[in-house]
Amino acid sequence: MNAKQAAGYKAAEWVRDGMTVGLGTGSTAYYAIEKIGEMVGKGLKIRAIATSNASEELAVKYGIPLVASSEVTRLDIAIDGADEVDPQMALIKGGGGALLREKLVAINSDRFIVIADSGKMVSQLGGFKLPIEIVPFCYEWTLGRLQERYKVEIEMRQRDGQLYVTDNGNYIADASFGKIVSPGELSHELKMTTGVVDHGLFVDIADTVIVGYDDGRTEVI
Ligand code: ABF
Repeated sequence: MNAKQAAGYKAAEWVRDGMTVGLGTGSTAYYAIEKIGEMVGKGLKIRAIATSNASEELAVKYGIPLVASSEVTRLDIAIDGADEVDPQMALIKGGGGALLREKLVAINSDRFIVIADSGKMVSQLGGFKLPIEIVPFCYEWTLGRLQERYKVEIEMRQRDGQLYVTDNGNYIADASFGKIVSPGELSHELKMTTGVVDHGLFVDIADTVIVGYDDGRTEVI
């Protein structure tokens, strides 16, 4: 068992009969979905909302019943990966491009469980490029305003030579902050920037962090 698998499988232990569950995105969340699918196969009764088209396909593959957001007011639990986790459980997410749906699901859950291999644990956020989801209309202006404000390298995410488009039809700009001294302040300020839809800083959202290690051990924080 590898570190991601250990963390993903461990998180599935929090899932109980009757729950509505938010399913994360990425290679660690993959293992949680796999395990939950196995539990559903053995009779666990849950319903789920996925944070990306990719995770939705995975849920369907594993026979996990999906529910529309219109039929749910709150989720009991959401389980998702992260790109960086600091000692206060503030996160950078969105390397996989699904940050907006991930944040919507996380803030609407009674318990948000982050699953991460030990390499994701950092003393200060910012080594990983911070993804910022921006609207396509006049995106060059939004990018320019962000560059002007923060004076750090910010580049538009590309895939196959084209601008990367999120599941929500927006673009992503990746910002190399290096060190983020006040994640809460930066989070608030970015959110206030016209043209920015949301960003990958998750501050005061995580309730539990499950760290997976290469030897298969897990630590619950
Ligand atoms: C999602 O997947 C993201 O928010 C994060 O960017 C990424 C983590 O990827 P992985 O689990 O593949 O390392 O949870």
